[in-house]
Amino acid sequence: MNGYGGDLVATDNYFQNNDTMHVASQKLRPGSMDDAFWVGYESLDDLSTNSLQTAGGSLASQYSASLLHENTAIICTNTLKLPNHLCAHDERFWKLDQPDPNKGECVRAHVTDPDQSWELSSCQSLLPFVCKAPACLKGSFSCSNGHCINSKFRCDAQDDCGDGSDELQCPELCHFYVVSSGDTIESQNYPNKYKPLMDCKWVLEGPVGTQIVLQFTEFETEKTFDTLTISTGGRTEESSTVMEVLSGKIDNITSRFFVSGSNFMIVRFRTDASIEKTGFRASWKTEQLRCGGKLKAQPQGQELVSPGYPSSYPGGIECVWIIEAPAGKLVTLKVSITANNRGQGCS
Ligand SMILES: [Ca+2]
Ligand SMILES: [Ca+2]
Repeated sequence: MNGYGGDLVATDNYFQNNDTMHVASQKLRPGSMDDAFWVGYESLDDLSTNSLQTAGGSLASQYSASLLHENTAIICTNTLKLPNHLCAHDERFWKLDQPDPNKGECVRAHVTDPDQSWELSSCQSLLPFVCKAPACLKGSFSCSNGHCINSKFRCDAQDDCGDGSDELQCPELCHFYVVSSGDTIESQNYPNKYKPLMDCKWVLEGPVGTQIVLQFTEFETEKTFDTLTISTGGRTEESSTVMEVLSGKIDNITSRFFVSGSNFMIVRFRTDASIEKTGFRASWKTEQLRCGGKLKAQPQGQELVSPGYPSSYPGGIECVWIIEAPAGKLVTLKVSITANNRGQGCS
């Protein structure tokens, strides 16, 4: 979420709570995860301090989500009917019997209720979330990290945002930001020789929930000195990790697939002052991130494998498998190979 300068939304009043619900209702995939999503509160010390921490790090009363009326905190829910003059517009935040510190530490919201209700739950589950980002003045530029800068500082080869996002889409600097589900990229002047002292960058963004697959149709650069770097993870290089550094003439490059672990891939091509080659041409496409899912346990064994298995798994991913069995049955999980270079993740 910080890739877009946002924080988990922490709702302060009834109307904002409803706005959040509307945003979430439009964006949540129908039927997914009980139509629940995260909001920006986390309980501290199992609520012994009566405090929640907001996404922004400030403290809020656990009753901040309910009615504060004439110095009296009353938790109003959709099942606890109180006279209108008491509940006013501030009802229906916490579910009945919530917040209950035994239920977890993070606050999830449900949109399946008539309005929206919250409950504490385990922070481990993967849920969509609703974020808010600060608004920038009209005419200023909104950086990916939430900063606002004067528009004239865009594309001046200086990182004014602090995360480089003001220099992302600048064709005059050979910086391209492409939001698509597939396209081609090539070095400048291709198939003629590229220029010396170039620093070109393509930030590729596919739809959420997809991964990017890059394949070269040709690649030749001056070995060691003219390099192409493929990074994946986030929208900026600082939020990404380097997957591959390529240079020279590489055999069989056209049969290799470079697959990101997220819907972002950054391709950066840098050349030095002398000796130029034809460069590269590559096509990219997106495909559904094949990772996790719901499985039904059966009497005979089934297999689940990490993405790309038996090849290495892509970086920057989190996969969740939910295995269901009929009531009264046990689920047995047997890990057969743990060739995992971090030595973890299979416990
Ligand atoms: Ca700038
Ligand atoms: Ca060179």
